[in-house]
Amino acid sequence: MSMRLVSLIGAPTDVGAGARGSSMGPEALRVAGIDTVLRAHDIDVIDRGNLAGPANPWQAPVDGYRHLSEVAQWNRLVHDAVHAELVLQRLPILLGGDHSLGIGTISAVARHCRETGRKLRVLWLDAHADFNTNGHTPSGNLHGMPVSCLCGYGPQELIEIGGKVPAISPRWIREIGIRSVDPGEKRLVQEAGLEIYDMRYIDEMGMRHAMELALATIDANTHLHVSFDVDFLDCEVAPGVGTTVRGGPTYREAQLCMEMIADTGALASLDVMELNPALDVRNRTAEVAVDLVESLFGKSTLMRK
Ligand SMILES: [Mn+2]
Repeated sequence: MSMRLVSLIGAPTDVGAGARGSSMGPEALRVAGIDTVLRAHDIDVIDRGNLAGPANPWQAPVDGYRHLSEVAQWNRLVHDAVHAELVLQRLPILLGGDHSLGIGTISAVARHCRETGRKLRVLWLDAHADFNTNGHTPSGNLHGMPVSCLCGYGPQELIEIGGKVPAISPRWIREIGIRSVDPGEKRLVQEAGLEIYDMRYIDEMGMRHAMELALATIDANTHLHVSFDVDFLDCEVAPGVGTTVRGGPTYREAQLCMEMIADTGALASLDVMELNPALDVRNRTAEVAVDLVESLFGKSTLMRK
């Protein structure tokens, strides 16, 4: 059974991104009514407000990493805040913030699963694999590296958050919607054995089949974490992100994806990441994101068995 106690945690930062503005994401999601929408589904929602971390110094990369110290500080804050909610048996929703913060959330979720003897499944909904390393990244932006860091490839400051290296096994991850992978990164995801349902797979086999496989073997003891990068969506649907790649899932495909996740009843933590209000059109992308989150929490057109 999914928990019906939810805590919203804002992480207003863009230190890991290549464009400024995802620091405004948490407030845009609140303006779009994320709390009200969830409460309408009989969910007890507490908004914990925003975490307060370091400012974005806007510096060049050092050793292939931009703002490593600031990204690490933000992730430690996120890790502690997310873990605290899980201990309280509340479902944390991290309002990002750039996607480097997935290190903080998922390391906390993994730690909680170790402590409680649960299996972990991570669904990474994204246009990008986010499996870069400092030797491969063209930009040094750490929002392109959270999955590799969680799998133990990355700087000590990031891979050690959560107390176990690697924080998770690549076998626990399913990436959906991928359509942009850097040349060196392609080899890394292949070597790591990451299970990826890219857009070609979704084009050929359909979202339904991709999600059936991605959700296979989830059982009553599985903690399902969804890391939703808003750039997962086609940019026609979701213009308010800094790293748009065309050719993503349509609104209907994204709805189906979310509804199939909801049907598992296993959703136990969530990230909503990379929403960039500075690039949005009248908060449209935030509204779409909230609409999809509502589907994740069980909104459906008809009563279904
Ligand atoms: Mn991402």
